[in-house]
Amino acid sequence: MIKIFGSKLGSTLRNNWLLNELEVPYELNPINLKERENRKSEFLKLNPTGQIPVLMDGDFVLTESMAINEYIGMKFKPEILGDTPAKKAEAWKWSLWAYLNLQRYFEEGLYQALGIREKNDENLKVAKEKLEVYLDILENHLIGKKFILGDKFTVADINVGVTMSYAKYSELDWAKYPTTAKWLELITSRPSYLKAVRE
Ligand SMILES: N[C@@H](CCC(=O)N[C@@H](CS)C(=O)NCC(=O)O)C(=O)O
Repeated sequence: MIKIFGSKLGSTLRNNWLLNELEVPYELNPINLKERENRKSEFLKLNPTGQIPVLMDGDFVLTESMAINEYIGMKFKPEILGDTPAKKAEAWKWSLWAYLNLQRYFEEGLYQALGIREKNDENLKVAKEKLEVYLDILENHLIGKKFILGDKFTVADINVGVTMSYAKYSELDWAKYPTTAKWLELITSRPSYLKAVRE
C-alpha cells in the first residue's frame, strides 16, 4: 500500500486529496513538525531536505508534493493530469504558477499568524499588494470556467487549490475575487477533499 509521510494540511494535502479522489487506499504516517520529527535521522533518510510530504510505494521513495501527484496520476488515472499534451502542460503551468507566485506571499501571513516569523505589518502589506496582482490574474482566468482547465476537474485544481487554502491567513478582500471564491468552494466541497482534511 502507498504510504504518505506528512500531515492532513499544507503540502501533504495535495497528495491525500488526489489519492482520495482516485479512491486509492493509502496509509498516512503523521510527522509532527512541532516536535521536529522531520529533523530526526530516520526521516532525513527519506527526505534529506527535512520536509513533508514523502511518498513511499514499495522501495520507491519520492518527495515534492506536485511530483508525487504526477506519480499518483500516472500510476492510477493519467486523465486526471489532463487528457491531452496541451492540457497536461497547462496543468503544470498553473500548478507551478500558483506555487511560485502566490504561495510565498501567502506564507508571510501564515508564518506571522503561527508565530514562525515576527509580526511585521510592512511585510504583510507588501505581500498583500503582490497577492492582489496575481489573484487578479487567476480570477480573470477562471471567469467562464468551472475548473482551472475548463470543464474537467484535474490535478491542477488540487495543486492550485491547496496553495489557495493558505489564503485564510492573509486578509484578502474576497469581494474582488468572486469567481475564484466560487471555484474554491466547489472544489473544497468534493468528498475527496473533505475526507482528506477530516479523517
Ligand atoms: N516544495 C515542497 C514543500 C514542502 C514543504 O514546505 N513542507 C513543509 C510543510 S507544508 C515542511 O515540511 N516544513 C518543515 C521544514 O521545512 O522544516 C512540496 O511541495 O512538497
